[in-house]
Amino acid sequence: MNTDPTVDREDARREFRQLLERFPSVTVLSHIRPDPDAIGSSLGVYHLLKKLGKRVEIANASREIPRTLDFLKGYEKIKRKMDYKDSLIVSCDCGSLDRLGFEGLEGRTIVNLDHHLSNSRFGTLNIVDPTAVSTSEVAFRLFEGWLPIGKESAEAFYAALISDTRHFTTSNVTAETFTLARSLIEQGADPATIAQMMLQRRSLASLRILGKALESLRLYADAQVAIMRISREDLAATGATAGDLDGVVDYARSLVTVEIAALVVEMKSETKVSLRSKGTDLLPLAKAFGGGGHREAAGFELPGHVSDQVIEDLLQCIENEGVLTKR
Ligand SMILES: [Mn+2]
Repeated sequence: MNTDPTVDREDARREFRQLLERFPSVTVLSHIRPDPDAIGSSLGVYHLLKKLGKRVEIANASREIPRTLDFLKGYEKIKRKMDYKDSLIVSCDCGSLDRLGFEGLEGRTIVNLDHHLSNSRFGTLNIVDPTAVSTSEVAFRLFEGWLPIGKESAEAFYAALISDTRHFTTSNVTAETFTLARSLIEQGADPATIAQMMLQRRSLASLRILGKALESLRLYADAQVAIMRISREDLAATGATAGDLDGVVDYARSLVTVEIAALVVEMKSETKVSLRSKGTDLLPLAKAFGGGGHREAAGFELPGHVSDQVIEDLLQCIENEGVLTKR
């Protein structure tokens, strides 16, 4: 890896601009079950490409887009399907091609903007910086000094930034992160308004499902591992959907003794597992089950409703990997 990130950044920007010249239209995509970084970074990129005079569409394959972001300009433009056939694809915050959730992407020209350590480099051009705290940081640095960022993109990038850093509390936050935040605020992002929009508009279902999750919490491995589970019945009883589960796993990690927290959710036809740690590298665990993510925030999905089995396997895997023995 080049030790001077600005050199790589210049190369990446030149290649990106060359691709933009070859394609009159652009399709901006993000990963399925999008979080605010996926949506915020893709909306910010969408506005900037529009400024360049491109024909741009923005799509996400999931039915549910985080409602907390409905205040962002362009939110209503996000479609569930791709209409452009020969466009340049810009993928935001997505670690692998299949997680874009659309058919027919093989063979398309793709610019891969991401910060996941586990990113499979599936793009024609890969702008992947695992030291970036959010994909919105990767996107900001791509456009910074080239185009004025503008209020609409600054707000989207800021929303993505505070979500992925859990309001500047994750271990990858540095002085640079605050410089980035400062730039976004100077471009028109208002921290109080954005925090209010994202934090003070919860659904009742999200609090009810949090209650169910907390009730289900069990401790293992000398209380260093906390596992919560949510069943199909819990989801039905509370009316909670995927977006209502955002942040639930963080409550389990917040326990004083806990080093690894997991939330196991039985979705429609699959079991989804979210993992969080206080420094333990979760990637070997997530990868053992076919998933990925970041060091302290990772996850995976398995087909069917397999909560009991997956909890047993996960505990076994934690033991086999020896990840807790360092303490
Ligand atoms: Mn992200």
